[in-house]
Amino acid sequence: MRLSIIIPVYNEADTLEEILGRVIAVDVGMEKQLVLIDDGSKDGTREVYPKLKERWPEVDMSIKLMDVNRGKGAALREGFAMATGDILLIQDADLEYNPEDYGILLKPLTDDIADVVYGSRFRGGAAHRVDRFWHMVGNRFVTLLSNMATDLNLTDMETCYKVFRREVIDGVKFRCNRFDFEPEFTAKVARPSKSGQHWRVYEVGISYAGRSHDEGKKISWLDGFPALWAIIKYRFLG
Ligand SMILES: Nc1nc2c(ncn2[C@@H]2O[C@H](COP(=O)(O)OP(=O)(O)O)[C@@H](O)[C@H]2O)c(=O)[nH]1
Ligand SMILES: [Mg+2]
Repeated sequence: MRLSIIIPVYNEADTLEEILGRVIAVDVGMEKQLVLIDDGSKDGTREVYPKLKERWPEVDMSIKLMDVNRGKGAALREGFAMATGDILLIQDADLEYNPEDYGILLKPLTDDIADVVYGSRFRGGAAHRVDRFWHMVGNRFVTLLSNMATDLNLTDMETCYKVFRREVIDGVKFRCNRFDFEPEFTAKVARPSKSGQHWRVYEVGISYAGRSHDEGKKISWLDGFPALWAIIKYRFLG
């Protein structure tokens, strides 16, 4: 088995090398491929890439640099096309999520009880930085609406940690370019596969060290609107 770790990167000069180090350090019991997609970072992140290749020459690392910024969803689409693994895992390039959770995220897949695993920030006993209340309310609200549309019972639809067998996205077209990728992905995963089966969706509790906008967070409450639109659109459209 081979794991492709897809990392969307936009203006993450302060954290990119550190998160890569953490990703590379985890032993997941299978080969790892790293796929980094950067669309137009302009904070010095671009200067970090040659350093990464130099520091970890033995690591299977593909880096795609694009000039025009389009958003996390568009970057992930590029990343999916470059992924060669049997299992795909989405990893943000900041330090909010902890690669040491890969073991618990992958277990339901390697045990073959799941096809898709979400890492939930609102489930389980792992350490959580006490985060802003209204941000949590926003996340819960969007998750609630997504659940109403998909009839999945997730606690954290917006989580970055989505891990899945490649068959789950085979033939699926993703259209959302920005943070509305999350509800779009969820809506499409909730649908039956080509052979008419429902994907087995699992959730595991993960640790979380949320960052503030001063620390580089890009998502904001304004991204709630495209997310709501995506929930409605993919409930009724293809
Ligand atoms: N390539 C690319 N990555 C992005 C873009 N916007 C955000 N990201 C990445 O997506 C991840 C999540 O962004 P973040 O601001 O931390 O939002 P949150 O963690 O979902 O609240 C980080 O790795 C960002 O660098 C973008 O326009 N292009
Ligand atoms: Mg983040």
